[in-house]
Amino acid sequence: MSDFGAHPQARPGAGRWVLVTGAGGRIGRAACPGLAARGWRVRALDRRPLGGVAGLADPPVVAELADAPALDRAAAGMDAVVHLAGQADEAPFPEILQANIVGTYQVFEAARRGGVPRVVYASSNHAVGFTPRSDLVGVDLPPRPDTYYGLSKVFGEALGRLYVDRYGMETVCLRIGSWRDRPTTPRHLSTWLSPADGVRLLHAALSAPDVGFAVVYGISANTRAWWDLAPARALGYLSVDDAEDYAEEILAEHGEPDPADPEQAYVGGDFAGPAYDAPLPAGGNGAAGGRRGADATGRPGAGAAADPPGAAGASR
Ligand code: 15L
Repeated sequence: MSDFGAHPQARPGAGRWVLVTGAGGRIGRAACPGLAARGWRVRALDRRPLGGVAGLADPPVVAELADAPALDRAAAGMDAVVHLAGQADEAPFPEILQANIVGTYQVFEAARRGGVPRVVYASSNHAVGFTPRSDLVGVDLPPRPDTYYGLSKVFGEALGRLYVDRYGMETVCLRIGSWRDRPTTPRHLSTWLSPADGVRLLHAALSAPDVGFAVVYGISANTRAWWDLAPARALGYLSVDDAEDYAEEILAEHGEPDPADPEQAYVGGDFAGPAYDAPLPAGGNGAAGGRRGADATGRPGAGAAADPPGAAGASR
């Protein structure tokens, strides 16, 4: 098996076209050149003009996900779509609704109308984030979102299933862990996905034959992995990096992880903790004595929303 990490029977990327939505985001900026290096002809779409994204085979498309005609034009002639665009963190429900639920529907619809055979969907571990962590969590779990963000990922996975069953398209849902240049927290020792491994995973998801519908976790070959990589390996994913290389440094800074801390106790880490509770009315106690800690954005701390309300094509 090559370092590209593709299935032994994979069709090569050479000459095949892929549309990458959210190409200007953290993942997209690595995905576009990485897929191009594996022989894919990459068309990029983002809601903002793209600067400095390498590896594009034609001029980037600037469009909101709400713009169905623009999505149709972008999807025309594609062999696959990698759908990364959307709100990549917790946000007030109206933002999640527009960016991740309506937006994901728009992308699958454009793929269906355009006859695009496969969608690789950037799901997230937060679709099952309230699952208590055990030694190695598999993919066959009931949905257990930890946030509105996680809820939108449950929707996206179910939408993919619908389009497979009803229209015979193929969908691979990647429950991505922590895509970062390097791990920086004790949780990342288990959940890190290096950009190089992330590109290997995307290529495997795009090129494995006859996937039908698949849900896989996306992490590197972490010694302390929380999530079972067997389904991703079945697609041909060969993970190389290991967050353990950074363990000494991270544990020296943060100390040994406390198993009772939500960050360690749940699949979704601190997204399952009280800091992400919706706010209560000022002075109110809440009927159920609800937890406190979030600001009016639905996020902990003072965090301003990353995208304005109604934003439909923010990038992961
Ligand atoms: C995600 O899905 C988010 O997009 C990212 O910001 C991280 O929170 C990541 O999950 C994670 O679980 O570390």
